Order: sequence, then C-alpha cells, then structure tokens
Amino acid sequence: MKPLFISIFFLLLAVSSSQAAKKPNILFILTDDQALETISALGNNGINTPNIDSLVRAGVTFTNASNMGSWVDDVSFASRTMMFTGKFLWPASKLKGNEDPPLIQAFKDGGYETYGTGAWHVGTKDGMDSAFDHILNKRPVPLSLEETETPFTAWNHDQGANWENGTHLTNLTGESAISLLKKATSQEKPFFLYVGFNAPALPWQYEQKELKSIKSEQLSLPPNIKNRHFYFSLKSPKEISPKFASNRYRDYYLVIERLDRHLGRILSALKQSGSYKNTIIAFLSDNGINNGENGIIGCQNLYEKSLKAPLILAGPHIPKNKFIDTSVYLQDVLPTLMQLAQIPKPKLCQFRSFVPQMNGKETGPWEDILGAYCNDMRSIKVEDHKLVLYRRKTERHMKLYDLIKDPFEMNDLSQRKSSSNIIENCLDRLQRWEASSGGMLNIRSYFTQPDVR
Ligand SMILES: [Ca+2]
Repeated sequence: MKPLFISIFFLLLAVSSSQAAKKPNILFILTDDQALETISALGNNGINTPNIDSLVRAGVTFTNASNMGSWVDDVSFASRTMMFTGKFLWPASKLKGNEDPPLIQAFKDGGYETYGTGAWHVGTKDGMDSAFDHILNKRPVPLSLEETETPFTAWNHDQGANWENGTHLTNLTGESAISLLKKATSQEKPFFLYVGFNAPALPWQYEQKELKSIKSEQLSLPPNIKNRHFYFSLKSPKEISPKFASNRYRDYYLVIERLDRHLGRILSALKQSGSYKNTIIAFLSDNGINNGENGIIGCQNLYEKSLKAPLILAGPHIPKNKFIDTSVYLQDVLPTLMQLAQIPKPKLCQFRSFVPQMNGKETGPWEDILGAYCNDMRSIKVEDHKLVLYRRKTERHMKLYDLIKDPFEMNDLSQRKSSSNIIENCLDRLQRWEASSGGMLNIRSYFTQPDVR
C-alpha cells in the first residue's frame, strides 16, 4: 500500500471509530402500572419523587402518552409486547411468541451490547433469556397477595412476593441495574440497559416505618373518586369510600417513593461512571391504573387514569425541562430511541418516532389515538374529545368526553345534539382503525343505532 493510501485508510478508520464512540448509550427504565400524576414535579404534593423530578428537569416529559390497550386481562403483557415488537394491538395479539424481540435486536444489529434485569413480561421467545446479551436477576411479576392472603400486611416479610429472599424486589432490581451498569460502562461498545421495575404494580409492600412519610388523611383526592361508573360490568367494581381510596393512594405512593430512591442510586452510579453525558435515559411505565377514580379499581378499562403513564426522555440532543402535551403512544418510545441513536427502524415496526415533536413540531405523529380493551371496549381521542364504546353481549353504551374541560371524565356529552358531528367523526376514524389494524368489530353496525346514545 502506498503511503497516501495508508494515510487515507487510517483516517477513515479513525473517523468510523470516532463515530461509533459517539453513539449514545441507552438506559431504559420501565415501571409497572405507574399512573401519570405520581410525580411531584408534575404538581402532585402528596408524593415525593426527587429523582424522577430531576429527570423531568433534565429532559422532555410527555403528558399525553397512552398505552394502545390490551387484548387480554393482563394489560401489562399486551402493552410490553407491543412496545418491544413494534406491532399494533391486534397484530401483536396474533404473535406466536417464537421470535426474539425485534426492536431490541435492532439495537444489537446497530452495534449495541444489551443488558437486562428485573421484570420483562413480553410475549417473545424465551422471555428475557434471548432478548439481551447479559441478564442479571430476572424476576417474574409477583402474585397479588390482596386476593390470596387474609389479612394482608405490607411489612410482613413472611408473606413473600416482593419480600421473597429477604430483600425487597425493588431494591434487588435497583442493585442489579447498578451491577450491570458497572459492567456496561467498562466496555467499549455502546450499551442498551433495560431495567424492569415491578413497582408500583401490586402487591404494595413496604416497611412499617415508611408509613410515617405519607399521611393518608392529608392526601387530596381527585373529584372523580366520588364519581360512580355509569355502569358496565367492569372487573372488581367496588363501593369506594374516601378512606379506602386514600389508603390505597398512600400504599401506591410508598412503593413509588422506594422506586424513586433506587432510580436516584442508578443515576448516581451512571454519573460516577463518567458515561452520563453520553447516555439517553428513558423513564416510562407500561400503563396507568385506576385506584378508585370513576368507581374503578385496576387497569382493565379505557379511562385516562389507566391509559396514560409517565414518559420522560433525557440525554444528549434532548431539550431540557420541556413538557409536551402532544398525544403519543408509550409504544412510540423505541422507534424514537432508534432515531436518536441513528439506527434504522425495522420495517415491521408500526409505531413512530416522536423526535420531531421533541424538537418543536406542533402536530403529532398521530392524528388520533386508539384505545382498546379486548372486544369489550374501544376509545378514540381526536383533538380535545374522546369517544368510548362499551359492548358486552347485548349491552351497548357510548360515552363522549371533552378532555380539556373535563379531564376527570365525569360529564358524558354523547346525548347532546351538538355532539353528533364529533361522534360521527370519531366513529369513522375508529372504524378505519379497526379495519386497518386487523380488529374484529364492525364499529358502525354495533354503535350507530339511536338507542345506543
Ligand atoms: Ca402494567
């Protein structure tokens, strides 16, 4: 090789390796059943989340990020399967579970070393085992003790679940994340570290001494705690007293505060490693939950409380302390991270990047946002309005809410004459969604009869 060619060869080599070094690391923190408003930086005075707050200040927070829904009782499983396969609800429901998660594979193909710990709960081959190059302390979702233990005491370690093996599962996942982070930051390759916290999903377990940090009687409850569902046969409907609801809020918040402390330790470890500046942190949940709002317990419904969850991104080239109310899906997060990491999005991925919205584009990646729960419920959000359809056997119901004027979904507008154009538009869009995404319902034939409204 002549000297000039040799110089060019080494120059090209240097350029390509410096480009490789510039790829941002990804720290992907996924919580379970964390509703949007459980963050003090979003104005909730009843909970103290200084570390999630620090991410809010460091990055972009989406305040209208929704799960697309679920085809099974297990909403988490559906949400996560969509998130890591990139497929919409009905195509994801038909997966046989015999492939690796393609969106993690895309990062592997893009030169990333991948690491995972905690809960996974995704309908792909071999669970977490084949998803990541390195795994530490993968854990199943604990069974709900509320249904099996009487009485259930949060601090009774003998009742297992989160207390199994003597260490709270949130601590174990947090500590495992730090171990993996040390390993990942000592390697040359960029890393994708997945941290799946079981918290704040049930069962809510904590030490008795933690009780003093939140006084349930001082918690302010939203107005829809007093609201009763209109009535459709939802799972576990209960008469919900304010005392029952505030104790529930307290327990839920206590496990989130523990989660927040471990998030703080992970962020400190990342800063100590020297990799913080070149790491994108994604903090999100798979879905929210109703804790008595609108008379409902659980996430098997299409109220905003259950569909929406936190979605925060912070890191290089991401604006700081910015709030975006454009509607996106939680499942848009991986295509977004791919764009930020300059990794091609696999063709099969139906979700979209919201990088343009982070950079100031005012219109969203979607014209409307779908919600579905099995074949019992459908919802569509178009601009300010949300139409919800309920169907079971011969029962049919339709509800329309103005989410700007009525964020707690208490005033049904479907009976008003002035709503008819909005309803028609929503039904048309919902019908198109259902048909184009492989859904089973003929929206028009079920929901256009006069008695439905
Ligand atoms: Ca969940």
